[in-house]
Amino acid sequence: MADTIFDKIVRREIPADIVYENDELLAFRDLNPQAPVHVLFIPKKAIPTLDDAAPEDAALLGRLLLAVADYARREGFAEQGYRVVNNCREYGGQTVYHLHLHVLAGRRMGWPPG
Ligand code: DGP
Repeated sequence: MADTIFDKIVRREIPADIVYENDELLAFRDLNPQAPVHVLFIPKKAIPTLDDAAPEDAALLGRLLLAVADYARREGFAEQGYRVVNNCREYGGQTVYHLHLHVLAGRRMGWPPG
């Protein structure tokens, strides 16, 4: 499986502004923020895209989503609201092929997305 920049962040080979970590998940600030809060939540397990997720990843992905919701509450933007995005492959706009959730907050989001 191809190594990505996010695997290097997990292994601390390149720096990142890490905001949350446990044994199976990592969250860090996006290098190119699109909102006042823009954090990426990833499983440490290298699943390239959502389309590559398998049935045995179901609990991991559930915990990933719940970690996002927990982070939003702790950081104080849950009540106002926020957006969680997964870009899948080319037409989804994915550029890093290690499954991740964008968590965007701190401004009102538009719809539809570009
Ligand atoms: P996507 O386009 O959905 O694959 O999102 C990839 C995001 O990753 C993009 O918003 C920019 C961010 N990104 C790319 N390289 C790095 C990096 O080296 N460090 C951090 N913190 N974010 C990165």
